[in-house]
Amino acid sequence: MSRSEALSKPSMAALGLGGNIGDPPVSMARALRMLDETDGIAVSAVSRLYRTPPWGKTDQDWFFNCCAMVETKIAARDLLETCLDIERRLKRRRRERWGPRIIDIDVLTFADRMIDEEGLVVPHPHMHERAFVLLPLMDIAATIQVRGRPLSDWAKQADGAGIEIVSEDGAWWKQSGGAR
Ligand code: X6L
Ligand code: MG
Ligand code: MG
Repeated sequence: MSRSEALSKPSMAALGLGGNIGDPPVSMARALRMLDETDGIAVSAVSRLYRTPPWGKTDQDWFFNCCAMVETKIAARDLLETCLDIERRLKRRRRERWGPRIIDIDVLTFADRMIDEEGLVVPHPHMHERAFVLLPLMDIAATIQVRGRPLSDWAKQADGAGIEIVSEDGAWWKQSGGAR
């Protein structure tokens, strides 16, 4: 992977993770550790783990979701490529759009940047309307602005029906998952 656009100053980025095949908390924990072990990326905060009803395509299993803040010295495009590479290393198979997946890692925000490129739209154009993103992100980044409003405003309006919190705190990813 090219690291040609190494940035001088670190940026904070928000990531959304989810999955509903296999053992999603294990895959999500492995993904977070792989991110943290990547040069130029440090995981600085992880939300609690949530169990969430499926959105979009509703005839599939419930998801597990979480969000993470990462401090990154690499460009947004390189962060995206790293996330996609980790999805592949965890054997994600892309079958149908919005269908079941072992792991999904989305770049939600990158510093206060607006990016609209092929495959990379930041802030994520739907993050402000998805409770499975907003509620976990509230755990770790309640004050960030999205579309000119604090995240807490969007979270208040979101329909969080059915969403359950399944971990006590944001430390769940550090121990679970066993050997890599
Ligand atoms: C109308 C049409 C209303 C489509 C909503 C919502 C489509 C969300 C896709 C939609 C629509 C999505 C997750 C998920 C997916 C996840 C939970 C998506 C992409 N990913 N449901 N559904 N968690 N709970 O991570 O987000 S597919
Ligand atoms: Mg997604
Ligand atoms: Mg994705």
